Amino acid sequence: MKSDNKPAVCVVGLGYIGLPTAAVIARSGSKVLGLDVSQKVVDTINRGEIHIEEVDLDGLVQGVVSRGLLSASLEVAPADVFVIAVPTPFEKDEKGDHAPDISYVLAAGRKIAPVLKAGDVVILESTSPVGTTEKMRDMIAQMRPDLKIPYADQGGLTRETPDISIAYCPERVLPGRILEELTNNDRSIGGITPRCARKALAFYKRFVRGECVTTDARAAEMTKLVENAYRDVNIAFANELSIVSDRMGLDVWEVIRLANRHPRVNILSPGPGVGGHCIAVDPWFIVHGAPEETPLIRTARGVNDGKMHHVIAKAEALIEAHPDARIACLGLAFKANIDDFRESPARFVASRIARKFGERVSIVEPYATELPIEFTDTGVTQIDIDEALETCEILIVLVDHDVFRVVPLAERATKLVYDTRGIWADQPRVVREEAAKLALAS
Ligand code: SAJ
Repeated sequence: MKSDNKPAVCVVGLGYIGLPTAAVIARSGSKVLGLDVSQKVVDTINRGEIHIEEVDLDGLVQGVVSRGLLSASLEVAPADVFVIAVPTPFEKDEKGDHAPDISYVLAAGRKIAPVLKAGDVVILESTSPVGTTEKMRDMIAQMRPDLKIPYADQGGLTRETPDISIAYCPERVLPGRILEELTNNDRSIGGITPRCARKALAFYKRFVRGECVTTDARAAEMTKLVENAYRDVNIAFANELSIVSDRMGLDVWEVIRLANRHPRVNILSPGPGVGGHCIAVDPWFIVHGAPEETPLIRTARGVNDGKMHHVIAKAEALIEAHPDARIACLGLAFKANIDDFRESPARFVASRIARKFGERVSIVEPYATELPIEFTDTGVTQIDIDEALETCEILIVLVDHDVFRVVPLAERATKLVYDTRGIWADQPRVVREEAAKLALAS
C-alpha cells in the first residue's frame, strides 16, 4: 500500500453495487480503476456519466471522474486493493433446483490474478454461496504459484505470512439509498484468516462510518444469505396471511396493523410477490447448500412466488365480473419509487392481465418511458395516474409508489380497487363495489 495511505483500488464489475462503491472509494481520495466487460459502460463512465439510476450517483460520478480519481477500462491494471462486485445469478440444475452460478466471480479472480503482487488485498463483495471465497482463493493460488496465498488451516493461523490477503465483505445496501447506506451501514468482514480480515477492515475504515465487524469468510458469506432469507421468510408470512384473509373475508392490512400493536410483533407487508435480484434469489443459495435442512426457507420462496398467481386470479375474477369496466394497473417496478423493472412481480401480474384483457387495460408507471417488450401487441396503453383516475373504473395497485399513495379518497371512492400493497387504508370496503357499479352504469 502506498505511503500516503491512499491505496490504489480496482473495482471489478460496474453495476448497481460496483459503480456506487467505486465512486464512494474515489471520493475518499483513492485512485480507482473500474473494470467492466461492456465497452459501452466503460465509455459512459469515462465521460462522467452513468448507466444506472441511483439517487445522487450522477453528480458523484461526474465529480470523481473529472477530478481524475475514477476511470473505467476493459483491461486490468495493478492496484493495492481489488474489490469484486460481479453478479452471482442462479441457474436451474439437472433436478430443476436453483444452483448458484459463481462463474462471474471466478472470471473476475482470473482477470486480476496476473497483476497481483505481495501486499495486495482481494475482497469479494458479490452475494455468494458459502465457500465461494475459498474457491476464488484456490483459483488464484493455481494461477499464481509464485505468491504465498492465505489458508485457514491450524485454527485460522498460517505457517507463513501470506503475500496477499483475501476476504469476503458483502454489501447490504438498499436500492434508492445506496450512497447513504454504503457509508453508514455496519459491515461484516470475513477474512480467509484473521490477518486477512484486519487488512480488509483497514481498507473499509477509510470510507465506512458504520461499525465493521470481523469474522471468517464462510460466516460472512452465510450472514449475507441469512439476511435476505430472513426477510423472504417474513414477507412470506405476510403474504400467506393475505391469502388466508381473502379466504376469510378479512382485511389483512387491518389485521396486521392491529397485531403490530403488540410490543413484540412486527409483521411485514404483503404484496403481489417478492421481486428484485436479492431477496428472491439468495435464499436458494442456502437451500442449494443444505437441501434437506431447509424446508422453511424453500416453502417461503414457494409462498412468495405463489402470491403472484393468487393476485392474478383475484384480479381476473374482479375484471370478469365487470365486463364493461376499464382497468388500470398501477406500477411495474419491483418496489416503490424506483425504475427497476427486472424480476418484478408487478410487471409479471400486469403482463398477464394485459395479455388476457388487451385494450381494456392501461398501465400506469411513472418511472417507465415506455412499456417493457412483453406488452407489445397486447393493445394496452401507457397513461398517467390522472388519466387513469378519469377513465378507469377498476384500479389494481401493484406498486406502492408515492405518486399513487397520495391520491385522495375523493378521487377514488367510486372505483373498484384491488390494492395489493395496502396503500389506501381508507378505501371503502363494502360500499365501493356498489358505488363502482353505479359509476359504470351512469
Ligand atoms: N417486499 C414486500 N413486503 C415487505 C418488504 C418488501 O412484499 O414488507 C417486497 C418488495 O416489494 C420487493 C421485495 O420484497 O419486491 C424486495 O424488496 P426490499 O426493499 O425488501 O429489498 P431489496 O431487494 O431492494 O434489497 C434487499 C435488502 N435486504 C434486506 O433488507 C435484508 C438490501 O439491504 C440488500 O442489500 C439487498 O437485498 C441485496 O443486494 O442483497
